[in-house]
Amino acid sequence: MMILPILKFPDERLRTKASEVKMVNNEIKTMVKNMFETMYASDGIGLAATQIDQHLRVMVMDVPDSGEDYQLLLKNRENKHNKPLAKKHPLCFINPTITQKDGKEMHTEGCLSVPGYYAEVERFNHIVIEALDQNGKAFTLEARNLLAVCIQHELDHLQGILFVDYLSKFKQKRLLEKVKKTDKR
Ligand code: QAP
Ligand code: CO
Repeated sequence: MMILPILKFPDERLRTKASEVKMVNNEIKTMVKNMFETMYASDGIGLAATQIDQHLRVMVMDVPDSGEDYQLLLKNRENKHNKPLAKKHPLCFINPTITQKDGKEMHTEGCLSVPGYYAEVERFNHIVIEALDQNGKAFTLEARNLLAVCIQHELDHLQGILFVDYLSKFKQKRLLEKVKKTDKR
């Protein structure tokens, strides 16, 4: 396993639009493992492949204590499981698409590509997402609260969008100046 370097704002490579994964092969599985390791090593709750300069539709997440905020929607009711008491909730999304969204709310976000910066962004509070897991198996997940926010944040990365893009031009300018100053040191 490997901890990979994370691209930092305003790196232009963060603006790349990711491509669909054609097949969940060993190369993709290794990338997913490395993304989890990189995310945990950086104390993150979500990471998109774009952030490690791999432009494929893959994102990983682990929102602590989010057990009550999601449900795997399966056809077979017996398989409908949820582990609300587990602290760790590693989730991998390959070729994700949102199929339902509702209830807009403001949430504070951060980003491993914009370290030390936090801001309020409007997101849907409830979403349904379809994707493939790290084994290439299709699943549907219903998510709320921070988990739903994190999914939308990571989906944006795959389109080359950063949470700071939603802020006022003034705040964006101030952030750029701050980042340029710290980069020089
Ligand atoms: C996206 O972000 C997210 O500034 C994931 O110094 C975050 O994991 C979506 C991090 C919040 C919704 C709400 C940020 C770690 C981690 C930092 C992250 C930092 C260290 C950010
Ligand atoms: Co981010």
